[in-house]
Amino acid sequence: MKILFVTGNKNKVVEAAAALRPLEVEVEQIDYDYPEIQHDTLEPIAAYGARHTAEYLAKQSFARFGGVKLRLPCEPKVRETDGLPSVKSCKNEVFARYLEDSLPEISRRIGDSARYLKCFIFQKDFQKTVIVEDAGLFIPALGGFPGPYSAYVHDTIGNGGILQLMRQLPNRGASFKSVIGLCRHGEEPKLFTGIVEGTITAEGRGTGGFGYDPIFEPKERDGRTFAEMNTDEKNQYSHRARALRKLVEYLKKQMQ
Ligand code: ITT
Repeated sequence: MKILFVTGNKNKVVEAAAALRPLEVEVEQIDYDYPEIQHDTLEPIAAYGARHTAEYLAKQSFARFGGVKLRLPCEPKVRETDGLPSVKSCKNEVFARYLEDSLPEISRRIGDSARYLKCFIFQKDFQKTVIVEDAGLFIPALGGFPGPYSAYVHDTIGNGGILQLMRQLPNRGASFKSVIGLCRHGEEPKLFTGIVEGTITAEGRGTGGFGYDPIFEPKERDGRTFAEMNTDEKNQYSHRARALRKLVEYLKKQMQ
């Protein structure tokens, strides 16, 4: 099975690939800049992104389908009498409906049997499993800031700016949260959440990881920041790894 991870952040893909490898789930990065809605929590942002991207990729596949159609014989080799079910009983109802609604002229020109076969040929390509992930650093002493604005804040004031804001503040508690949105075209998005508690360090430490890793020290560990750990170590505790584990459980059940 392959999952398409829609993100501009290669580090996220490395972490997801490591977590999903034991399940033999391949992770492929797609760098598509999906629109991010404004919200003060991460869940609706991830849900919207997942749904939007699944729809977008389905449309892309469908455009390709139009191209392939030109190379296929219009006279279907398989006849109705061979006992093939019609498009109405096609397993992939979403695709069948889409075909009927969107390309009536093609539907008229090819027989039901050909449509049925095409449903299966394109089912894999059409209903891609897409994940997006929205993550954020939440600092209670700063009223939850930067939260859903973590990417913008990191790009602007960076880790130095956060440390500056935290100067003199005795409560250095913080949490990282990850929300993974999974969606297939025509289905409702499913969300998987992971949180890791920790503290903001007095200064940045370590060269590994990315983003806020040098200034975040997870509670359950030995005082090192995420940037002082390798990917496997970070994956034992991180917010993303926790959300990914829930995703893995879900996929396992689906594969049974
Ligand atoms: P995409 O939206 O393209 O997936 P992004 O890096 O912008 O990539 P987010 O919006 O989810 O990802 O991340 C918000 C910010 O939090 C961003 O600056 C990240 O670098 C940072 N971040 C996310 N996960 C992190 C982690 O595991 N460790 C450190 N910083 C992290």
